[in-house]
Amino acid sequence: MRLIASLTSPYARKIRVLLHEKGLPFALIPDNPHEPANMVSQHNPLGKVPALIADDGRAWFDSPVIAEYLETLAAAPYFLPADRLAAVEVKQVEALADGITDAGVLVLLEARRPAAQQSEAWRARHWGKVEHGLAALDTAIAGRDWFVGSGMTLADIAVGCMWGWLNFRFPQADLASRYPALAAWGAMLLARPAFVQTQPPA
Ligand SMILES: N[C@@H](CCC(=O)N[C@@H](CS)C(=O)NCC(=O)O)C(=O)O
Repeated sequence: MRLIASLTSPYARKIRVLLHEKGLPFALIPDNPHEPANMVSQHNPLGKVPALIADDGRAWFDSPVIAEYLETLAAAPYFLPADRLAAVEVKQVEALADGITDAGVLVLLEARRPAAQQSEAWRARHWGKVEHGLAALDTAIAGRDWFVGSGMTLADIAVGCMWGWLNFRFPQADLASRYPALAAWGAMLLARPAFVQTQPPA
């Protein structure tokens, strides 16, 4: 398998963590989707990383879809529960984590526009989604080891990648002190080898 990814993408990290946790061999193909001559657009019409080229040559994109595809392979452990309602609960947490990242990306990109074109209302609207999402996750994980059920699922991996990325991109927000349950849980999760091996470059 080949994974087209940027080394800082939290969506791509989700897939890299899954591949590591499952022990699936893959070639990492670094790509910058913002470069006109990027590679990922040949495999994902949306031009976004990650994209996975499976062993049969099929290309899969959008990290939730790639994660589901990996669950179809004979590669334990599995990170979506067999129980269908529990699997939907996992996907709900994944959607929340990805949605927080989506909002954080908008805030980051806004800050990179010329100062005169930036909108404080836009920034506040999207940062509000980040804060509301984190508050919900902080409440959900308090007193628990995992978001859904009694073992690690895709929900935990998605939240871990989002949490790592937000702290990487917004260190000044001091999120750890305001979301202590998430911070304590995240510190444990991000110490796993699959997360250590996929840390964004400094
Ligand atoms: N929903 C997508 C989001 C992927 C995404 O937005 N990736 C960013 C990098 S972190 C990207 O490729 N951006 C390039 C662009 O938007 O043109 C997923 O989960 O895979």
